[in-house]
Amino acid sequence: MGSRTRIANRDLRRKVMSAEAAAALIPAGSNVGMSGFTGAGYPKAVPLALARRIAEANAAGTGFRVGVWTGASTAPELDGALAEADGIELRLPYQSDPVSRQKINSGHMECIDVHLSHVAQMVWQGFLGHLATAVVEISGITEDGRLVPSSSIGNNKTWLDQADQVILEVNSWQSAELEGMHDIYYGTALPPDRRPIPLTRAGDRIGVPYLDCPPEKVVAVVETHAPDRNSPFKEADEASKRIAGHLLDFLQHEVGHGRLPANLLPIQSGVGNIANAVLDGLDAGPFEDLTAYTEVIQDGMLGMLRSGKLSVASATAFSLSPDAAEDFNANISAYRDRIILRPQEISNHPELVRRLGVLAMNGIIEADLYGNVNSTHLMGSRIQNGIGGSGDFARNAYISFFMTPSTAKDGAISSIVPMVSHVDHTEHDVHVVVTEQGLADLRGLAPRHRARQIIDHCAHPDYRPMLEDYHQRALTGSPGKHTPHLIDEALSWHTRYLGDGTMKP
Ligand code: 0RQ
Repeated sequence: MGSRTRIANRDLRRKVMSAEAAAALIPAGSNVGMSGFTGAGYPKAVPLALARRIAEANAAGTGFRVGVWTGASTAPELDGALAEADGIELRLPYQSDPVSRQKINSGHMECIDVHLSHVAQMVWQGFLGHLATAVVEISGITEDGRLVPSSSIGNNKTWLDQADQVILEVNSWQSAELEGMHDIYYGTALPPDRRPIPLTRAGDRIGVPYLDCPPEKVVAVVETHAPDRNSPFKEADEASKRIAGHLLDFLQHEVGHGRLPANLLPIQSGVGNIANAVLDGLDAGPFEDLTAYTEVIQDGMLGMLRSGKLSVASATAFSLSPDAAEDFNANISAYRDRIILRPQEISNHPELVRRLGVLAMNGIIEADLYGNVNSTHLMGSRIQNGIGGSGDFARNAYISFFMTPSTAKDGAISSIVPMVSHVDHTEHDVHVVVTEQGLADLRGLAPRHRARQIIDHCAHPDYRPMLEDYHQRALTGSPGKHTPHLIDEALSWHTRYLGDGTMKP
């Protein structure tokens, strides 16, 4: 289908222009709210044109930078290109781009790592400053000017609502059959006017399938025909399969004890290969009629919808490998009634996560003996991606699971440490830690008992003696016996990595 047919509204069709002309409308030094969430539904042309404009300005000595706000991570055409051009002053709320990461960690670019459910309200509250421009990918415009969302919703409702001006990218690569899959809830408000959000099941629809935008705010419409760019998932390795196996055994155990229904509770699965392997495990496992209340629909979840294991999936975005994206577009009618895409303030809403009793499963960098978790920082100071939605879900989950291989860098680093080098999820929000070695169920355990579980079940055998030695000396030598620590030694643990780059015992 030609993209012209995607713009049914005559007024907006008159605003079609090139990406360069649209990018020229973005004020230098301003904040830009862009669509995009985990490589889905991000604008494909205007950010590239903006990056070229900035690079030319830099060369001419009139360089400028912009603030870039999105749903979550995007792709090289957005984050990569703008970071490469040195065009980003401040990035929020989440990124996973190697060029951006390098610029942030070398101090050349600012980044604020925000809970994904908080972003919209922070903008409404005015906490993040002024939003000049929204650049939002959509998959079509109806005759009466309503916007058909694309493969992610993220913060688009907020950008369209809050920005002074709007640039739309209409991407005809996205399936026209996305129309009707989205559920945009317009009932959110700031305190003291908040009301309960009327959603009690993962599959409930509480809003409308279109995004609203006053046509007079639209200053440009750019047509594109470009695929979402995601990386293929790695084939699940042995460690991921074992992690999935421990998790499945645990879920069966919980069902057996009457703490979970036979079809479990809505699942949330984070990003990455381990999360995808867990979904594959669930697909092959004994549970039927599952539901998902999550942030992203990745390959594993599409597989579960296909096999019928998953009856419905609610999320804010797709996060598909190129093959899965092709399959989805070709077979969308088989999925479309069972997938609902929502704004991220709803997909990740603490009220809803708590009400539904979500089983939250997220990847981590490291965990400590007492169950504190670091999801974001390598060696305490270098950001990897960001907290994303993991805190929205973990803090409010029925059970919060955190998963990691027990070692990193080919065994040279232990992912279980005496004290995490950065805390994203505190001991109060971490119920279960899983590595390929086993699973530590921390629920109902005082700190010293949690340490026992984590050393015995999660630590790699190569590191168990070091951790055990630390733990025993802390039990006797720590001034406080509630959370025993030898503070100097706990803090210096990570510096052992830094000497010759390894800490292999
Ligand atoms: O380094 O890139 O140099 O090889 O960290 O590690 O194992 O490739 O990461 O894809 O499993 O993701 C926590 C990052 C795990 C992810 C994290 C090094 C390792 C490698 C990356 P290299 P992996 P995975 C909802 C949920 C936060 C957001 C979230 C994440 C690099 O899960 O971003 O949960 N989570 N969102 O070698 C030193 C350690 C290390 C280490 C790994 N202990 N010490 N280096 N590495 N462990 C979704 C959204 O919010 C969108």
